[in-house]
Amino acid sequence: MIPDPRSPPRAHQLAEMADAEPVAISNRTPLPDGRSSVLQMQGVAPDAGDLESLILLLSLNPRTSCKMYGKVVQRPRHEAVFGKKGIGWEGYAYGKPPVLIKAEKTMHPLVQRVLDHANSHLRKDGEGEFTWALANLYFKGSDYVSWHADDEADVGGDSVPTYSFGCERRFLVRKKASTSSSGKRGRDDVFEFSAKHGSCIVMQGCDFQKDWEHCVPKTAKPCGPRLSITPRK
Ligand SMILES: O=C(O)CCC(=O)C(=O)O
Repeated sequence: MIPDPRSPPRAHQLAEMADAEPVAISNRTPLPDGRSSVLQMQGVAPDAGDLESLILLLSLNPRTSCKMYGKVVQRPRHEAVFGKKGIGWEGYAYGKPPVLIKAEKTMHPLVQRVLDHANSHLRKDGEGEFTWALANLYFKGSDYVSWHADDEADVGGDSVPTYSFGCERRFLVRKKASTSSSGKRGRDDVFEFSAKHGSCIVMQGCDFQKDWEHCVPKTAKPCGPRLSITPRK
């Protein structure tokens, strides 16, 4: 069912998402550089009420505006930041020029479950805890995130996870143009993964964000909302 972009999904849509069996997967795809990989694993099975309230919160957050080629445009998704990163931290700023997404005043229970899951499954000894998260709401198929790398110093180190809820979307990975051997890329150089409800995709390897970029492309297929939660350090 195609959601009405002006209103959040209805209760029955969310109940269907929340009841969907989380996929039991654990699958690592090595990338051709021999040091980076993409891990797909079981994530968090959400409570319907928590999923509903988080989607509602995000859908009420105005889309952030940013400048592109001199024009002010809205980012093609809703975003929210939860958690803390030290004293005086106001939120997460990214883009050129950076646009601040102020951290929400209170933690959300579903985001907390995701942070707990990431801390117990993905943190290596000596690495800092995941303390905050960026949540993205792709309300409709035309919402997306374009090719980018999470290469800010404060993101995640060796493992950068993204937890998925709701409508399944494609998650693509490719080598950055500056690091691909020919400097050119073909279709075969794009690695495709399915961001399924209740699952987690983890970009792994200490040079992953330096060498590779990722995106969630638009889809013309009828699809409902997708929420992603990406824990950060
Ligand atoms: O929605 C996703 O899974 C990806 C989100 C993402 O790339 C980001 O927040 O940097």
